[in-house]
Amino acid sequence: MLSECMLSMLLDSWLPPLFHPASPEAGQIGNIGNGFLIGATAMALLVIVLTIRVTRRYRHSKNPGEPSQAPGSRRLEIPMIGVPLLIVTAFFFWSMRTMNSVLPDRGGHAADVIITGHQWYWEVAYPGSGVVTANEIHLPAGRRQLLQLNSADVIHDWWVPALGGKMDMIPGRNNHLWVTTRDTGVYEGACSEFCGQQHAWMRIQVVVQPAVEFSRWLAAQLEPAGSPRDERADKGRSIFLAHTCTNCHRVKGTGANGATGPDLTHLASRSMLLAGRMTNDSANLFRWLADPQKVKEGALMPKFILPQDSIKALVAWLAHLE
Ligand code: HEC
Ligand SMILES: [Cu+2]
Repeated sequence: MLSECMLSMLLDSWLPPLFHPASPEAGQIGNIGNGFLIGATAMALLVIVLTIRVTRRYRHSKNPGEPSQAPGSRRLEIPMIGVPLLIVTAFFFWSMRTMNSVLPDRGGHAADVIITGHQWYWEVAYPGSGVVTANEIHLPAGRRQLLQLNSADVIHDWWVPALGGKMDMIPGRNNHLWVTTRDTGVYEGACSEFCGQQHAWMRIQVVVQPAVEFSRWLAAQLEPAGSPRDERADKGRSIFLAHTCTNCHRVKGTGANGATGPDLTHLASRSMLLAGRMTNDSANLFRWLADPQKVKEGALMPKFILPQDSIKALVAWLAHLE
């Protein structure tokens, strides 16, 4: 009993999220994946068994000389071609049915969340409420939602395996994905189309939370940035507004309205920085501001030559933006 439980726990932690679907869409896709896996394993075993049998049976030491030659055999060829054809046809219809059920017509439904891939972070907008944030995507549990997927530059690709399908984000196109959230939790994903130097640090974090908590989060995100709580943070705010930070970043309530980089209005409410590159704390913020290229080489944010004191002030202010 105990060992059985341990085995299933071990298997659970070892299996990738694809095997822990957290939405009906991911469940259906997972079923097809399992079907292919079982089919392919059975086929591989059959080939291995036959290879071993034939090699043993026709060993040269047992049967010196050529084995008897048989030109064609209808009795073998029909099942050899027919059975795989039937299997592939069955998988084809199973796939089509799954695709239609996972990705039904939008039927005029407006997107609940618009996610835009940037080199190398995610912009997240909730058109219903006007909230714009970055990198940490929040969704209410137990709801069917329509994601709209866009790109601001090159092709990116959205994939959170536990929540469902994978979808390209193509400049100039609106792609869509339905996601029916079920269990609360944090689901990880990653950009799945090579999009440049920091493609590997374009991770996705989806926080599925109870609907009430989600509404509270949304309302908090809608608020403008809080005012600095001490002198140092106040100095940080002035430094931010006096530099070109404002050309690339938006901090609602300060006049900074750039859209090239992530929205920073509620930066401190997020658990990670730079699309999963590191945890969000003052030490890491300092590292980033002191030399972005050292932290995420190639990142589209320049290095500012600022005195340590100014960086510390900036960090103090950014750490306030809950
Ligand atoms: C040329 C545009 C540009 C300028 C100017 C710029 N940034 Fe950035 N910033 C970016 C981009 C792009 C990213 C995202 C990098 C990534 O994750 O690949 C970023 C990321 C950040 C982040 C991390 C945000 C997150 O959610 O992970 C902080 C904090 C930040 N910048 C602060 C600043 C400050 C402070 C200044 C001014 C001293 C500044 N930026 C100037 C483009 C810019
Ligand atoms: Cu990408």
